[in-house]
Amino acid sequence: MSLKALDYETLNENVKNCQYAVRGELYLRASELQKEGKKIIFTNVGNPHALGQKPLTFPRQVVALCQAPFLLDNPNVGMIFPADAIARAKHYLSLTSGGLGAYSDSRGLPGVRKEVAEFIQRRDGYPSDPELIFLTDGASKGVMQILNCIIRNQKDGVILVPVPQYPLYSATISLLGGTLVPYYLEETDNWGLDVNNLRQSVAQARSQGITVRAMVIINPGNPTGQCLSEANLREILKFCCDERLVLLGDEVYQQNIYQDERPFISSKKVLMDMGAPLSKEVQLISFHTVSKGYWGECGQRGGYFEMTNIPPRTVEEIYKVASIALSPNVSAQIFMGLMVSPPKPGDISYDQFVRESKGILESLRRRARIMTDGFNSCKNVVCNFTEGAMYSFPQIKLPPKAIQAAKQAGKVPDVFYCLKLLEATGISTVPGSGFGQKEGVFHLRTTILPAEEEMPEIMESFKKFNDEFMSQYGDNFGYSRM
Ligand code: DCS
Repeated sequence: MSLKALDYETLNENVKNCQYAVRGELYLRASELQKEGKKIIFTNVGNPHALGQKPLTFPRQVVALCQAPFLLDNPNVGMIFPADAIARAKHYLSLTSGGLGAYSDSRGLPGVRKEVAEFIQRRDGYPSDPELIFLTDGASKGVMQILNCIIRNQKDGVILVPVPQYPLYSATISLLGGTLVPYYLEETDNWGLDVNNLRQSVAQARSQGITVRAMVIINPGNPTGQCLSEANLREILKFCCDERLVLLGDEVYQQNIYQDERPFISSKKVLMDMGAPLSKEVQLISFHTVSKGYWGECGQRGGYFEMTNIPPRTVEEIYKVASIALSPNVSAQIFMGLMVSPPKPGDISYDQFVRESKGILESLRRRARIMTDGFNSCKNVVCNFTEGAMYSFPQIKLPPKAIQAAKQAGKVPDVFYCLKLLEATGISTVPGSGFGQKEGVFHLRTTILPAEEEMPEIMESFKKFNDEFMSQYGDNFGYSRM
């Protein structure tokens, strides 16, 4: 019998080759266990509301009114909604052509893009042009749109991606038939980035006939949690200029900073600070989202990207391709508008907004500390402090006996460890191999998102599991060291 187009055997090979570990084997096993009635702590995905984070009140009030505009005609509306939320809902509705049920421009509502540009200008101290900002369904869609423009073929469309990295990049590059050129972050240097490694990676790729076209940075890092310093960002921009690479600056965690030494600084600001000729030459696309920060509105699917030094004809082409999907979610665009222009001092909702957002950020900061300390209290685990983002990425030093047992079970050693952890404790993590790691070292990634009051118990249960694992597989000297 001849095969049909959607039979597995004939599927696009790029689809079959693409891997996305955040929802991979561990996640599937966790879902099965959950169906069997086991309590699972889903720390595999940075999905704050799924772990109990409450939505911020003000944005939900505004979007509720936009979704149900007839409430605005109800004489009692002022008894349920504060006046600033009512005013804001009317403002956003006036920016649409027919409310939330109508498609918007494929780049997003012009009024919201203007608010995003004003936010960037306030943040960086440099002008930002709404015409160079596109709103997207989450940052993911924006990243995919841009990679699609860059990757032309396997030899040619090639991206320097940090390893460990968030698998959106590796998965999309394989889906589009490009080649990933990795550069390694230095774990012992707090996941820092050494420009000499970058040069080596480019030279090696070139020697294989590959044209390197773009570089990705994730700042703050996922899964590694580091915040890039200004000096590091300058080196990277200089490198991109020398090598004629477009820089994709994934800055979705810019609100998630848990230390004071290295505040977030955007790639755009550093580029502009460097002045001409760089500031006029380096091509940069920066991404942001409503899914992270203290918003955590992952399910709303709102994001944007800003283009710097991209020629108008390219912007036109990106617009044309975006228009195939007609329009990003309109309610998500309003969330984005609200995120970039939250209540101001003096507004009725200001105090409550600040109380809620500060509460979330301060708790995340404490949780980052509890997790790192918990991991580091195990002899065979080392973990850099989560400076930013939402993850802990401890290195687990696995003894030879465990590696052997994993081989026998047909599993990668860190997958083996994470599966055992899941079965024993219900903690669902992602093995380090899903993000890439150096040969012979093993990690896992967990989010720092479980409720603060549950955190000590979770770390206890991790420690107990790890001790038992090590007494089963460790050598006679206790813990093995690699
Ligand atoms: N970029 C990075 C670095 C991310 O971590 C994520 C999501 C995204 C982009 C895309 O987010 P949105 O499409 O929702 O805007 N992080 C995933 C993760 O590692 N866990 O949860 C989701």
